[in-house]
Amino acid sequence: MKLILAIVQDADADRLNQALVDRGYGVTKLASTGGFLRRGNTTFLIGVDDDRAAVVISLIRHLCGRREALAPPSATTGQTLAQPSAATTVGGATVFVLNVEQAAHY
Ligand code: 2BA
Repeated sequence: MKLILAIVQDADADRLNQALVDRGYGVTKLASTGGFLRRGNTTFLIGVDDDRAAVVISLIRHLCGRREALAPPSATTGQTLAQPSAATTVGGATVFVLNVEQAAHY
C-alpha cells in the first residue's frame, strides 16, 4: 500500500476531491500553508493499493498540475475587455509517495 501526499492549489482542490471520491478512493483533505510563500494550499492524504497509485498520481497531474490559462481582462491592470487576455501559469502539485507498513480501520 502507498500513502500519496499531494499539496495542490486551493483552486484545484474541490475538483480533485470529487474526482477521487467518484472513483472510490479514500481521501483526507487538509487546509495547509506553504512555508515559503505563506499562502494557503491544500494537502491530500490518499491511501491506495500499490497497483492503483499510478492512476491517482495521473489524476493529480491532470487536474492540478501546472498549466497555461487565460487571465480575465480585469486581472491585468489597464486592460480593457476589447484586448486579448494574457496567458498565465496556474496550478501546481507537489507529490510524495510513501510506502505504508501497516494500515487499519478500527
Ligand atoms: P512548489 O515547489 O511547486 O511548491 C508548492 C508548495 O508545495 C509549497 O508552497 C509547499 O507547501 C509544498 N512543498 C514544496 N516542496 C516541499 C517539500 N520538499 N516538502 C514539503 N512541502 C513542500 P511554498 O513553500 O509556499 O512554495 C511556493 C513556491 O515557492 C514553490 O513551488 C517554489 O516555486 C518556490 N519556493 C519554495 N521554497 C523556495 C525557496 N527556498 N527558494 C526559492 N523558491 C522557493
